[in-house]
Amino acid sequence: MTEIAARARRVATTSPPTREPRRRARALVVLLATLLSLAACSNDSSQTASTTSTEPAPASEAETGAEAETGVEAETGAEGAGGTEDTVLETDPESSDPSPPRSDDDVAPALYDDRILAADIWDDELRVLSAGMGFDGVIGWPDEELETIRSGGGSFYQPECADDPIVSGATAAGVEMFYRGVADDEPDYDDGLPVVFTWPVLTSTVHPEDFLFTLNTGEQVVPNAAGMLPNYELNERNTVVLFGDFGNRLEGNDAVYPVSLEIIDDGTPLRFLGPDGEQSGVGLTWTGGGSPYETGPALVGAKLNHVGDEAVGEGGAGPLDRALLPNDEFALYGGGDFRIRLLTSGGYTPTGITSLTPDAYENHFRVHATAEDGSTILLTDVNVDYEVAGGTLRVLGLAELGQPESERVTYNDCYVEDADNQIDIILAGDEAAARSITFVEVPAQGDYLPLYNPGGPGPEPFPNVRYTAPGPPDLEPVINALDDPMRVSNIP
Ligand SMILES: [Ca+2]
Ligand SMILES: [Ca+2]
Ligand SMILES: [Ca+2]
Ligand SMILES: [Ca+2]
Repeated sequence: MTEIAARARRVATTSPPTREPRRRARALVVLLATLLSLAACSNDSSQTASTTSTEPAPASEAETGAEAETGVEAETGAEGAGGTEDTVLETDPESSDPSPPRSDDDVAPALYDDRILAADIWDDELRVLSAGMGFDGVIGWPDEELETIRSGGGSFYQPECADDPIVSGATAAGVEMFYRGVADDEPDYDDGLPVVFTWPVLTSTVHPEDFLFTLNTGEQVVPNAAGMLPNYELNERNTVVLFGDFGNRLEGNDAVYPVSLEIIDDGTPLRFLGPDGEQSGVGLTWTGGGSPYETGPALVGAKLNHVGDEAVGEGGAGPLDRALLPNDEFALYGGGDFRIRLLTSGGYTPTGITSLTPDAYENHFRVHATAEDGSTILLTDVNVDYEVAGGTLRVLGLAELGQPESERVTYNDCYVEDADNQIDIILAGDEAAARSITFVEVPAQGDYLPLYNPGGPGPEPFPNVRYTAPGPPDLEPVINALDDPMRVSNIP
């Protein structure tokens, strides 16, 4: 906590709040960790007391202080869609028992409180959609110095719009503050691996010991750490991120990676929320995978819903929400009519460390729809009305990234997004036209740019370092949830 708080304070003292927020460019995961530490402080009375060295302040005061320290303004957060959820957040963890030694129950309580609100279910059946290794050896850095990152095989980029570099991975301190378990940095740094389920998980049940992997060498591995960051919003929570020794980045016969996963009973079995209530995940299996240095992240779901009257289930962790959110379609486009939520097998950004921006639809995606004559119409451009069967459709842009463009938020290398495995395509048009949508395509070649997970090269890769491969060209069928929204909620 101390180190992270000190870093946050350093940001505040050198960054005048009225100028362009040059400090916004930071390692994505480290940024999340820094902000979540503040969430943990303001939602755990024992930590609040120890860091303010005064008597415990009311949650609202503690949070205001935290915002001031990070230079993360509250100006948008107050009226953001997460406002009402914040209230729930602040009161719930207050009642959890304060216990001095670090245990699983002390870790960022807002992330492990079983809350789920309008979260998508991606299939009627509870299944593992993907559990392939994301990247090798960039988790558990002792610091973010250039030499540390280079010798560890990370990526490092100093954009002109920022004073601090953006780097891949996360420090050990950040991991241990927000994930259950520890980041083991011996003999080398930990690997990252997202497990994507069809249903949201009841997050209190998430532990490293729930997961048993078998590698292509035959060795069996239990992760070192597990957690809900960055898939933490109440309408998400179907992806558990694991850190551990899962493999390497070598080629050919020397390549090591997981080939199967089994969910096992660790005494607090993983539980999920589906259309008919809770269900244990024990016994779920997954096979597949390969080296992420051969093939990068792919689409594992695309789901079409009505936008409705308001964004439901946004956010879930006080100050973090105020830094990253609102990122919903109402904040960015005034709503629109339809949302296609994309679910991916891992992080999905242009270089692995720089953010995807809401105006980047045309660089990476195109929606397929059927015309009256049965032919395929490709929705390639934003803000163009396409004639399809049933009427017109117009792509407004991407959401579920970061905050809307404003005087202090620019869509450039310093843009900060939530860096999770969900991205929304927002559309306007006719209901009958929306029913003609068939696929989302990621061409990833020609005029289209591929996408990378956090092991990617960054804009200025070190020579002689092997980085994760770009994601492949992909075509994902769109699940029509216009009639049955296929969403579930659990407010304990
Ligand atoms: Ca468990
Ligand atoms: Ca999100
Ligand atoms: Ca969101
Ligand atoms: Ca996202």
